[in-house]
Amino acid sequence: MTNPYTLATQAADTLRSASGTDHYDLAIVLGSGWKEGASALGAPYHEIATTTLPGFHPTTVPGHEGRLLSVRVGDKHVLLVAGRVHLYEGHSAADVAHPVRTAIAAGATSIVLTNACGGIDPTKGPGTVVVIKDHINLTATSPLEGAAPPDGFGSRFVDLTDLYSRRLRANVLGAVPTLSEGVYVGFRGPHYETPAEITMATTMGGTLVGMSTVLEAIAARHLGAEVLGLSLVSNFAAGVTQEALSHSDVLAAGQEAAASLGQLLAQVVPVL
Ligand code: 8IG
Repeated sequence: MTNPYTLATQAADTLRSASGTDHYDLAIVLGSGWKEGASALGAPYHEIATTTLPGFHPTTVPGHEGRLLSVRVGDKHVLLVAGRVHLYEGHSAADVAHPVRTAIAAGATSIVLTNACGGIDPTKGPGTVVVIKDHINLTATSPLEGAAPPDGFGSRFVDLTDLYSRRLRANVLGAVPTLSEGVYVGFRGPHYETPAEITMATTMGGTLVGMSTVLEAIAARHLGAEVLGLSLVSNFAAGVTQEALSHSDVLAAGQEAAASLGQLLAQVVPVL
């Protein structure tokens, strides 16, 4: 089997020649809700189905179709990843990290990870965007598990002290002072948490809960990219309010927020 780094380089080469882009500056992985908003960044100059690229898997989540969009924002070449894959679809940690590794192999030095998540803080309800300050990885896996990275790549024992770049967070909070920061707790899902698990996450210092982002962040940091995480709170986490959680409510919250998420991305990209 091809190692994940070679596979990402192959995918990046295919993407770069298909889109006519020598190198990308940054990539944005679009979570639910964010995808609809991303058109605010401008019309893509190229679009490709991920299934035509090495190492990508079809997604099994409705509303998460796999496409890579290339868009020019100011002087930056931005790669939009629509259709990430998740552990809960049965994919491996390496599969989950593949789009981010591909973007970095195609030149991206900053990775923006967006997601929809559950919110623990009762003052930050559905529709609130939170900048990820740090994470707690409860997936019990890592994209760096397995064979050591080949020569020329960093050690798998990677330092995560500054995982969510202090510099990028400061730039974003400077550009959009109404944003606040939170700690994202990554679960495997696909079930939502029990109220007791949310109590645990709260005790640990978490303020957001989700099923993505953490593995991609680790893989990106390992490859030397700067990581920014942006979470749309789509529901209160279990037990925070009396309401039951439903996937359709979550999708509706994303649809509702789409326009403002797009505006936010348009404000953020220039300062990255
Ligand atoms: I949207 O409440 C969304 N994604 N783990 N818990 C977890 N993931 C989520 C949630 C949630 N809401």
